[in-house]
Amino acid sequence: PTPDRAGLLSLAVEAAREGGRVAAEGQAGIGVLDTKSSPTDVVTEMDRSVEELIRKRLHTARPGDAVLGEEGGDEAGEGAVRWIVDPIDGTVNYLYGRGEWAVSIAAEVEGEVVAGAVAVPARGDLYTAVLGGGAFCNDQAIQAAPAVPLELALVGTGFGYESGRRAQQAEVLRSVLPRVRDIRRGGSAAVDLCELAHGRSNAYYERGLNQWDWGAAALIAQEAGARVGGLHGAPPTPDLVIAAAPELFVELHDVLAPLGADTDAAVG
Ligand code: LIP
Repeated sequence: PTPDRAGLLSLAVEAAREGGRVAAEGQAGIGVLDTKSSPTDVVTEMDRSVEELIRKRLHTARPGDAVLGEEGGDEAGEGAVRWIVDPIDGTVNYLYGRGEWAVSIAAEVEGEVVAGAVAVPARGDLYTAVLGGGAFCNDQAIQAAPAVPLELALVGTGFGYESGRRAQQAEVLRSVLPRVRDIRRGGSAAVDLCELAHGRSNAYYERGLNQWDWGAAALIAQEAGARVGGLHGAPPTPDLVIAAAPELFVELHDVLAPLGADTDAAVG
């Protein structure tokens, strides 16, 4: 039988809340445990232990499910459900004692995300959505801002950790910045997409994300009325994620596509 979306959401919510509480309690005095793609790509002890805690909770409730997590990789399952987990999205903010980080949990059924929860503990915010059911922050319905012309758009973005990738992202940004109201680099893609869903920015784009960064928050943004995708009608991919109200999505897409914003060889 197809699992019940509301049930999947409540498990995602429980696990995100618990992970968020444990991570928030451990934030003071946290240090770097390891690095990944570059010396700036850090992992804290809390990234690992919060992911373990979330995996345990999911497996206890639903033993056969697959789990993809940022730190622990892909665990195969037996059924149709796969959980997509980012224990701490915005690890650099977390490390510096800042508030812009989130615990993100999405439930995918046969390859489609049907429920997502993003906890932002420093703000006491919990964003949720189920496919077709609207988007919520702390149980209040939220809506993305209506489209504005690109020149009036507040646009969120983010950068990868490798220097070559960053040089390319700086090139793209050099062309985008003069054409928009302003740019925000919050430091957590999940929070950025939830802000967009909440009408607190007009658009968002980023190259180099992973599914755990956008899994839950892309559904939340979509359910709040935004279009979320890649270039030329593609779904979100690690090459590029764009999100905005539909008309603005097209305008931003048409600026990013010729710049090669989805490749590491941007047109300057
Ligand atoms: C981070 C993002 C951030 C992005 C980084 C990175 P992490 O996730 O959410 O916005 O710019 O490339 O992916 O590493 O903190 O989980």
